[in-house]
Amino acid sequence: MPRKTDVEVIAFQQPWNSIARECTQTYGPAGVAYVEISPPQESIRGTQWWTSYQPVSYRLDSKLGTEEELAHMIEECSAAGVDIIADVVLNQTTGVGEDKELTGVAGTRYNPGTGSYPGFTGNEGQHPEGVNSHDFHDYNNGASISNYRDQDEVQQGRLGGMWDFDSSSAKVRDLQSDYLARLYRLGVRGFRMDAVKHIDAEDVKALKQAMAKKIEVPEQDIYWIQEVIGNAGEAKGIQPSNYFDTGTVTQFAFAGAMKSNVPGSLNALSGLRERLGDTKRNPYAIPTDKANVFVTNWDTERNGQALSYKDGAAFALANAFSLAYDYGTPRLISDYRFTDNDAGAPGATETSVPDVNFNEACATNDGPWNCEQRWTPTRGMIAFHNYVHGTAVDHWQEGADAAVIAFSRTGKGFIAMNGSDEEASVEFETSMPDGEYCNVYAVQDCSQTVRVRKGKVRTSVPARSAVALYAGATAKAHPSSPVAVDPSTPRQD
Ligand SMILES: [Ca+2]
Repeated sequence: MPRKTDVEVIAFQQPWNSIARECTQTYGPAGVAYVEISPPQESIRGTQWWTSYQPVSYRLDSKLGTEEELAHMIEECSAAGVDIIADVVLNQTTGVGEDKELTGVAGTRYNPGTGSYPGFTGNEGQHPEGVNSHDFHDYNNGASISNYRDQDEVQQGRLGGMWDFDSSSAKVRDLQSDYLARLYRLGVRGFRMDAVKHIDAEDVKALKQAMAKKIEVPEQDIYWIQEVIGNAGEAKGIQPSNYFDTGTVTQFAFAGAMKSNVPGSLNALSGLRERLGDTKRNPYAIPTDKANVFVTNWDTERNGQALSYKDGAAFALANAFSLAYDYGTPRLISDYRFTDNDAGAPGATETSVPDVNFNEACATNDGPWNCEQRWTPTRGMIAFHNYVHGTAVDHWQEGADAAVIAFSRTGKGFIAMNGSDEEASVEFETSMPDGEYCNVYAVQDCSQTVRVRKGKVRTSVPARSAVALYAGATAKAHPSSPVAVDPSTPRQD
C-alpha cells in the first residue's frame, strides 16, 4: 500500500513549530504528501490573517516563525515523509498608504506612500537598494483593478490598492526567482503561487525559467500550484489554460460543485470529471493532471462560495468525495473557527501567532482549531485515496434519493455516500473482490466492517455519512488505533 501519493493539506496560519510536530503525529502517519504553509516571508504587522499576503521583505521571519524554525519544520516533516509547499506572494506588496516609515513583523522598514521597500534584496548581494516605485506597474495612474474583462488592467493594475510588482522587469524577475530558489534550497518542494491570474502568463513562464536555472532543476520537475479563478465572465488571457505550461491550477469550479450539490443532490456529481476536465467540451476546463481540487480554501470559506467546517458533516462528506473520486490533486484545509472574516489565528498578535498544541486543541470537536487533519473520515479517506491511486471510477450508482450515491475504484475501493437526513438502506454493486472490510469513513480501528458478497454491498448508511471500503483495510490488515473515532471529528448532524 502506498504510504502517500499526492494529498495536500493547507495548514492555514499555523506556526512552523506546531506544523513540525503535527507532521510527526498526524500528517506523516496519515499518508499526507504535502503540507501547504501560509506565506513564510516578512509581512506587515496586524492580527488579521490577510497581513500574510502583504509582504515587506524576503526575510524568512514571519508571524508564524523564524527562518531557523522554518528550516527545522522542513526537516522534521521530511523525516516524517511529508514535503512542504510554501505559499508565495509575488504579485503585490502592501497597500499604498501614507508617506510614512513603517516596520514589518521582523522590523524591516518600508514606506507605503513612496513605494520604498528596501527589504526586497537579492540572495547574492545584488539589488542592495531593494525595490522602489519604479519596480511596480503604474497602470492608469495607479488605479485599482475594477474591470476583470480587461487583461492588462487585471495584471498591471493594483489589486485592492496594493503596489503591483512589474513582473516584466529583469530586476523584479531576478529578485523573485532568487526568493523561490532560496526556499527550494531550504527544502521547500512545492510552491503555491498566490494571485497568479494577476501576473501575465508569459512573465510567469520567464520567472519559472529563471528559478529553474538557479536551482538547476528542470522546470517541469518544480511543483507549482497556481491560483487562477476560472471565472467565465473574465478576460480570456487570465483563464486557467494560459497557465498550464507552468504547473497545476486551482479548480474553483470543483468547490462550486460541492457547494451546489453536497449534501442534497449528490447524484448531480455524476460525470463531474468530464465536465470540469474535458477541454474539448468546456473552454474553462482544467484537465485532471493540471487540476488542484479543493472543497474550500481560506478565501472561499469567507466569501460564502464554498462549504466549510461550518457545514459540519456535509463538509466532511464533500472532502470524502474529493478524496474518493478521480479528478485532480486533492487539497484539504486545516483551519480555525471564525465569525469575523478578518480574524487571525486564535491568539494572534500584531507580530506572531502562538504555538498550537494539537493534542490538546484537537481533544474536542468544539475548540478554536478545527483539526480537519485529524478527523476520522479525513484519515480514512486519505488512506483510501492513496490505496486506489491510479484506478478508474466505475459502477457509479444512484439511490432512490438524489442524495444517495455509490461508486467504486476498479477492484480496489468502494464508497456509498448518504447526504440525506435519514439513514439509507442500500444495495449497490461494486468491482471490489468479495470480503469483509473496515468502514474507514466511520471508524479508524476497524470496529465497523461491511461485507462484499457476490459483488454486492448491502448495508445501511447513516444520515450525512458514508461507508468507505478499500481492499487494503480488512480486520487483519488494518493498522491499529487506540480510538474508534478521533475526538475532533464533527458530529453527523
Ligand atoms: Ca500584477
